[in-house]
Amino acid sequence: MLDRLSDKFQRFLKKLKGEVHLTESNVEPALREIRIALLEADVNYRAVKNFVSDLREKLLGEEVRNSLSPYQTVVKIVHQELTALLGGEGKRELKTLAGTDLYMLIGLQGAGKTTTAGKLAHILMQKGKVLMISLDLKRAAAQEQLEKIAKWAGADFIPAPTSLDRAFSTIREIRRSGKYVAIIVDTAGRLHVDEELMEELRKTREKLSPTEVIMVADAMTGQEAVRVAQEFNKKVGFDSVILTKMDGDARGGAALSITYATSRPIKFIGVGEKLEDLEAFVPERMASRILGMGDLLSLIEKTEKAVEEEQAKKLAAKLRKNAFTLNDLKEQIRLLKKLGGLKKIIPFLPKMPGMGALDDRKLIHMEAIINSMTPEERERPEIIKASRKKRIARGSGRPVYEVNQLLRGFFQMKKMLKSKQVRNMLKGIDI
Ligand SMILES: Nc1nc2c(ncn2[C@@H]2O[C@H](COP(=O)(O)OP(=O)(O)OP(=O)(O)O)[C@@H](O)[C@H]2O)c(=O)[nH]1
Ligand SMILES: [Mg+2]
Repeated sequence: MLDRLSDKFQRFLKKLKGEVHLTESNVEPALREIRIALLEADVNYRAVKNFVSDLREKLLGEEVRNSLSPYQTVVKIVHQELTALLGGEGKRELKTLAGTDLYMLIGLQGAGKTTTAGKLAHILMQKGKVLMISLDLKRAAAQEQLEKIAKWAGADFIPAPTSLDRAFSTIREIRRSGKYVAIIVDTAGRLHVDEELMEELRKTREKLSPTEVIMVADAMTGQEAVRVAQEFNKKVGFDSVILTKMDGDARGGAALSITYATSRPIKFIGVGEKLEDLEAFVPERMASRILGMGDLLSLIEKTEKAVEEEQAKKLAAKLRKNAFTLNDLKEQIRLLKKLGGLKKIIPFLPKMPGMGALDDRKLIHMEAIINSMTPEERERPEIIKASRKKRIARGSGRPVYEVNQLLRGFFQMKKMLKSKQVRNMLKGIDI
């Protein structure tokens, strides 16, 4: 799956392997190659452009830290960016509501709707009874095909009434009866996006209020699949995507740009013609697969976690000894941003009086202010008087009163750290 793209990414990483410093002169040629590789894999031009420019910024902007080698840092960044392109972190499941869920599959002819309906039934049947019904009323073979697939999957099947309106009321009635955990509604496909089909699907969506409308797209068709999905999204609307035929020699374009182009997540990928051949789509995992370095990535994760724990421990010790300086605060802010927000670390960060509620933007401002201080000022902030304050404000692009606020907050915090109550509390922190 995505073998060619994977080869290219691995070559890209190899190119940067020996580099100790990332500079434009070594990053640019590597980026150029990755750009070509993505375009060759039929990834949407705009998605490629964005991806490459984000990657450039991150690679050149990242201070390589002691904990990771420069190469590990590169691998980590590329993995993060690929994950983001594939739709971001986390596992996706089908939406589910109280009562009988209704999943409606849409897509072009031959995309794999009917086969995928069977695969979904196979998964949903772990929860209870599943009914399959096809709204493809024109093609007699469509009913037969779905019946066969339902039998294969062990799901119930009913042939659709001969008019769409009657079919809607039948489906609604069955849904209300609560006999099934899910009803899967298969629909007709066409060779091209045509108005009549769009109108029919719009109406179906409106009449049935599905739990989820799922766009089934054929990965083999690359950018065409993306274009078609955009059209369906505009004209009918859908909630998620299933990419089929990922087992073929798909160049990857669809997987890497359909979410970018439609803002809808890929939830599953089809990897064969059997019932079991439907995989949950996990962007991080797919990114690791493309980079082909699962082991290195898990090592990076472990190293970083260990380093963070070590830093948090050191910090707690400093707080206990009241040896906390502005440098520590700066390190703390960096950690905070890395951990992706304030919540996780607030227990370690005494509240800064006078700073008001901290938010992530304020943290960035605080960091800029501390960055504009000399090392001596960071260790001994009491030397910062009016003229230094002005210089710091200018250097950080923040107003003088924010410099004052930060210093005042910091001094009060130090004072607070001396109080018995806080010292006792800190004794309790053990991480
Ligand atoms: N290799 C592979 N083949 C697939 C996959 N999904 C579907 N197919 C095949 O693709 C062909 C078309 O699948 P269907 O499920 O009939 O497609 P459809 O969207 O229902 O087509 P219409 O009802 O004609 O609009 C069949 O031969 C399937 O076996 C997949 O994930 N991998
Ligand atoms: Mg079909």
